[in-house]
Amino acid sequence: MAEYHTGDREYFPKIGKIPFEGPESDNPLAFKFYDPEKKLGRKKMKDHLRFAVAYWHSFCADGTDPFGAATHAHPWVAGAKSPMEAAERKMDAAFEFFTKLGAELYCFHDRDMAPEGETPAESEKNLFSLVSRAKKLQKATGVRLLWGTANLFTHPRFMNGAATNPEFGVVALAAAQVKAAIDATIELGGQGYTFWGGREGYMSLLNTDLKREKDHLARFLSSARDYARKQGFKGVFYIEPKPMEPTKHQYDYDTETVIGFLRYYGLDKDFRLNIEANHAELAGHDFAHELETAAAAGLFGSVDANRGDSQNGWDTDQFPLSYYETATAMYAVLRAGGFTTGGLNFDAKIRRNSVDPADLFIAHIGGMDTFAVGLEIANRIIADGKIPGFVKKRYSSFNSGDGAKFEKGELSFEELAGIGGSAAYGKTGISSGKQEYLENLLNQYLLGL
Ligand code: XUL
Ligand code: CO
Repeated sequence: MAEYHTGDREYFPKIGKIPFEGPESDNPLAFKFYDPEKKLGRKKMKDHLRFAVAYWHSFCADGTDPFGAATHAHPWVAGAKSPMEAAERKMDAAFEFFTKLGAELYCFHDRDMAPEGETPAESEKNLFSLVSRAKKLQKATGVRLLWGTANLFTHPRFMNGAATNPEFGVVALAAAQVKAAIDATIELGGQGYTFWGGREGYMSLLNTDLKREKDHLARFLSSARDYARKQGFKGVFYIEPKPMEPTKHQYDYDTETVIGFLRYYGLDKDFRLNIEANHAELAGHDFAHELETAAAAGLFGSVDANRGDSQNGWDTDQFPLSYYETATAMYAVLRAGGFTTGGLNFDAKIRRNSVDPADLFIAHIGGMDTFAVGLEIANRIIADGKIPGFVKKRYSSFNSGDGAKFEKGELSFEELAGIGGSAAYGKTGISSGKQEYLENLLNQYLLGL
């Protein structure tokens, strides 16, 4: 991976390539645990984790919150003569950042990359001008596109939704935008295309035809899929669940809801889940629960890596910090076969008062180290075999005899009930789930003992 910057236009001049220095290092600009070339099993750490940087948080977000103005003075905006020049400089800064950090993948929304024009055609022209710059930068650096997406939530026209808008004209405008974003993703060799239904939900049932909106969403997704396939897109489509925010209720509420939706509308061959840790928390689930649920349905795809704050009921999009959370997440990911087309996209932003240019690096370094530790622990849990072995044994009565017949559907309900009728009351079913033992074991793995 070639480091990118052009000397006179270096946006992070005081920061060089981030090295791995190990756990003893006190250099905030070095990895302590993420050693990209280290092998775990047959794969290098970097290929297990497939880190991606989110264009929107890292290069577009300026620290604005509902109570205050921007706090992040991006050097790529200052002095730019036009929004297009600012977008070009932002892209140069992004590739400088990716290569110095050593992240080999990135994700973007159309509007992160290029400003919206006065007409759909002008927006598309802006986007494609930046796409050709990105293509050159990808070639020069070896950085690749994990997934692309369209921003169907910022512009006021989407106040009532995009694909689920009650006005047909908005649905059609959303299609124009998604078509261009799919074309851009294909042009950049994107491995996936994501739909996060930002405003695909409702604020009040009193003004909403819920069935019609869900039908429209499915129709929109299947025709977008057909278009992309016709254009030769071979990648994966992702749905990213989130229960609410900005809407009161989002149709893609959580993983289980999305699985039901995809199967009901026959979309489960092309679509998989992009699971975000903070969204899981908002839906009242563990991150690992969402991953296991997707994996159980054979629909696990990719991850938006971040965290929430357990005292807050909103999407704080902070960088991952908890070894417990990354270990249990990576345990689910490894058992699902690991990442193939997916990866760990840092859908996370530095805080409003993190105003040093180094803070963006430090935040990503922390997130990458936290996932590297999670990966090591998950690997240890699997290699040691006690936890997976316990689970396997717990279900062993289904491995042979009547239990195996039941699993294969070879027992009628009467036969099953007949077996139950002769079971020993008081003895059957009384066996320990050993939860505390397993939790204590996990804590030992977390300490590396
Ligand atoms: C919003 C969110 C989005 C998606 C991409 O909560 O997670 O940034 O990841 O549209
Ligand atoms: Co996300």
